[in-house]
Amino acid sequence: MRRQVCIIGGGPSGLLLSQLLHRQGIDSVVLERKTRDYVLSRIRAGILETGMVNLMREAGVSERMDREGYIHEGTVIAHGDDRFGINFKDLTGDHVMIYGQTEVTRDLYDARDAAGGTVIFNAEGVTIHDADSDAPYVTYITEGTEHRIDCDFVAGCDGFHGVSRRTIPLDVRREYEKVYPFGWLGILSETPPVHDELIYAGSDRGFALCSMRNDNLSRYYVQCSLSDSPEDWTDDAFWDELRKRIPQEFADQLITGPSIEKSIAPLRSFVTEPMRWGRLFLCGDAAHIVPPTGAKGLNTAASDIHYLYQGLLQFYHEGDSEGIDRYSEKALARIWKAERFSWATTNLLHRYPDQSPFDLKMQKADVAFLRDNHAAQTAFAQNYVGLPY
Ligand code: FAS
Ligand code: PHB
Repeated sequence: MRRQVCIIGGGPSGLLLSQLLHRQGIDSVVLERKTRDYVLSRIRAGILETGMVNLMREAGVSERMDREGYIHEGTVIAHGDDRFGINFKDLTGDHVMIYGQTEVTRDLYDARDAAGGTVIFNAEGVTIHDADSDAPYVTYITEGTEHRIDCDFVAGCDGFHGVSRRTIPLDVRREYEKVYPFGWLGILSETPPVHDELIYAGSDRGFALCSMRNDNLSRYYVQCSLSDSPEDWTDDAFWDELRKRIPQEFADQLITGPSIEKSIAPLRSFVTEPMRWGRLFLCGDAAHIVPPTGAKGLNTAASDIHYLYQGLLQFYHEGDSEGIDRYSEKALARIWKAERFSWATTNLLHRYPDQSPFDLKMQKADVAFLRDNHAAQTAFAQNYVGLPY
């Protein structure tokens, strides 16, 4: 098989790139290690920046998102019983969209099907060959048979545990990492959200987040120990802990119900540089990870795809390689700002095991400054709605 672009990974990054390229007459193939059902079973991000919303529109897959998504013009920040709002609309003129990553991925799969796109599932042993040449190729195995795809470019959209990043030689790669001493226990419940905006809450017991997917589907998180497993937490234990971490006025109105999904995500900040090696380009979680506190994971994958898509258009339509030559530089400039925001908001609202009384005073002072200072709130809002591409 020959394709202009071979995309490894059938998550939101890979599918979005494939659909965008298709609409510009550039052919691709997506290799996905798992099944479609498995990919769609993962509950992950919930917040879309306007940049991602615009890419979904450009990809021609925004109809359901525009119908079912929720515009949010602000959020609540709480620390103990102290709570205040940050109004994105007043401060930036922008907003975010609540629309789950699962739905984004479903819409993209449906669009690839409708366009006759090629997504190969259960692709095992994906291996990238000659990425540092002008004739890269990719091999993979399905049903015991090895196949080869010759291509112009390889897009590594295969997430943190994929093969693409590891294809770049260790003496070329520079990796930066911070592993946080806690995780997030998340549940999904068919209950009405506790509030019409998200609530990011710090407390002496740890962080909590109240989010949602729709009027009767809520997403909640509590900071938990890395030694916890979902089985350690009954639903009642989760609800009790959540109530203790959010302001009393919200705890009193919380409507609980059985969890329909319960999982623990470890928190990590990670960036690999460069994001390009020869004809191989890393996108999304394959290149970087953020703690989900700033809702930047999916949204930085989106800006990567924007930069790579524009670079490939420039290459194929104008014969100019400037866009792909500057891909890594452009993508990393935005990624590091998102890494900083995600790291800072995690530090603002989480309890670290080794925090001293002085550290706690600094954290409370940070929250108070954000509560009282217009410039601080504007900076928070600009980061949260998404910095320019
Ligand atoms: P993905 O990991 O989504 O997709 C990569 C795909 O590549 C997967 O389908 C995988 O099966 C496939 N793959 C891997 N190796 C392969 C191989 N060798 N060959 C072929 N295919 C291969 N972000 C937020 O903004 N908010 C959140 O609340 C949030 N929660 C998260 C919770 C968890 C548990 C995790 C892991 C991430 C979370 N994220 C969150 C971040 C998440 O949304 C990612 O940013 C987003 O999935 C990035 O999309 P992709 O880059 O497509 O990577
Ligand atoms: C979610 O709804 O899953 C969500 C929202 C905001 C975040 C992280 C996760 O910062």
